[in-house]
Amino acid sequence: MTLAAGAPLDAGGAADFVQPPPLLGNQYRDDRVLGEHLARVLPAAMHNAIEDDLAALGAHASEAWTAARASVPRSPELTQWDAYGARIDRIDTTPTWRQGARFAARYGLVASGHAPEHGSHARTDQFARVYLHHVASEFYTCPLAMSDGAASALAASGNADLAARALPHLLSRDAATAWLSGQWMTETSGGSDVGGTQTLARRDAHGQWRLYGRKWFTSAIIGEMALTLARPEGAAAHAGALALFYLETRDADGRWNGIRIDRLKDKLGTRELPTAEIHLDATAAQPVGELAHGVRLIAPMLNVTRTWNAVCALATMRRCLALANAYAMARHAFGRPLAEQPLHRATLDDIGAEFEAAFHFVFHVVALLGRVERGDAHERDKALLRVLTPLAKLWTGKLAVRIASEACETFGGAGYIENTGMPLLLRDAQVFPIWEGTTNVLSLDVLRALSASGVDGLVDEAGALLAEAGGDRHGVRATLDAARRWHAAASTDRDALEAGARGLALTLARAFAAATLARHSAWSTRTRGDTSAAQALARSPATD
Ligand code: MFK
Repeated sequence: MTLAAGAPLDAGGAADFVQPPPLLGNQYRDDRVLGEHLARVLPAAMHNAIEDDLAALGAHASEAWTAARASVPRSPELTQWDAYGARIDRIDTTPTWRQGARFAARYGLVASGHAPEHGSHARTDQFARVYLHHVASEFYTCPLAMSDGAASALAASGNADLAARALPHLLSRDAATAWLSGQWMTETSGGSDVGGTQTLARRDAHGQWRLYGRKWFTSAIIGEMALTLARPEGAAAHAGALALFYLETRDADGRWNGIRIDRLKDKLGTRELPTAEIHLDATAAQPVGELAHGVRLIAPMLNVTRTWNAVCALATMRRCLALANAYAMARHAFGRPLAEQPLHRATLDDIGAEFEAAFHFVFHVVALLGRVERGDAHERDKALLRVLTPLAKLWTGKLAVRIASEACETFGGAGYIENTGMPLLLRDAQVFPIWEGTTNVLSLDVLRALSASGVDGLVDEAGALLAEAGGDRHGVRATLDAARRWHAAASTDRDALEAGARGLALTLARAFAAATLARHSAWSTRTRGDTSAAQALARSPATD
């Protein structure tokens, strides 16, 4: 007997129940939160001009998700030696990664953030694209983040020669000329405390700087260039003596520039991303600026990659919610869809509300970044951006893990099964609070930023948002005032200040996120008659 395609194998008995999978629609068209945000902040002509691209990215997002569920997972592979014993250190990436450069160039995933014709809105355009594409990219967004950060750091460095050499490649919209950059900071001796950097920079007999050392977490070894910290020979042992260097990974003949790839890392998540351990052995490099204060010089890069981290964390949350909501429609239990079960509905709405507040917080930071970069901002905006960037990063890093975990749980046992894709989202989410600085390191960075400006700037900005919202019904001001008083009182005792830094940062972030959502919900109720954001706000307390 032959079975008709799709017929149950036990054709003689009752057919087994088969759960229909959750179906994703166009991830741009289905995203009320993104759509409303862009309608509020972008000039209509610009919004119209970019909408076809956003819709194409939204369509690709759902197609790529479905295709990935039906295929065998792949990981990059390192081949160190050829058949005849030559050291080649070749990395073969996944099919998605092999399309990464073409895709990034076509949609301007880096270039659009620097597009002069869009002025201070360029960053909003770019990060809407990144947000839509991140999950489908298999973390190709990681080297793109570093390339974007390198462009910002080189532009800010005042090194006109290096900027002229690298920026046209980093911002290219042509895959044939586009470059990726690494941000090689982490060493075995220093991940958070990069002052422990052991890589040595020494001039050779021809005056060429060469680097010697071991980099422990290089996520863009496949890139064409990198910015990296090293200690010039004879310099002091402290962090301030480190210098920032620019290097190209291969010479004119395509050979490695004194770089050996020791192995690819076996990571909890982001497995498609080839993260390598490498040795630098006489790697030719150029100082980006003075032969010291490298951390200060690389800081613009850190702040850009932290913004990418926050946007990609949002993208993961949004995908988790889209899948959890789709599954709740498709799955019936106790006589009705999960979506109609009051407790299940309330659970989804609670995590949706947390996501929505985080979204407006992060895109507020994105807009501020755009204004500061284009010179449209006041000094107070620069100080505000300085503190809001680590707050947005640390807040979304933690929230992404929590939402990914909740989303797995909403699938019941299916959420624990690999090829639903839910375990992948959970594993990948765990990178966000670690990468680019852990929650504690970022909390200490918040203290560093507040040491110059205090909490007053944040309180004023939240006050302005609440004024636009028509009032403070959620205790934002009271929360921020209490945080201000705590910060002022603790400032005389450094240990107490550091011990409370995480609590302070999470409190500030939660309250500020509520303020951004309040401002948006007032706009969407007033101009669109849509109370969805207001309902989310009612579920988003400014305090725990
Ligand atoms: C999906 C996409 C996600 C994106 C992924 C990208 C993957 C990237 C892969 C990686 O490379 S991960 C490695 C990430 N590593 C980190 O994020 C390092 C974490 N550690 C810190 O951030 C520490 O706080 C830090 C290294 C900055 C401490 O360094 P120092 O030298 O001990 O700190 P110090 O002395 O306070 O600061 C030195 C200078 O830098 C000071 O300026 P001045 O010299 O003018 O006084 C600081 O104000 C300045 N600075 C530090 N952080 C800054 C900053 N300036 C602006 N913004 C900041 N964030």
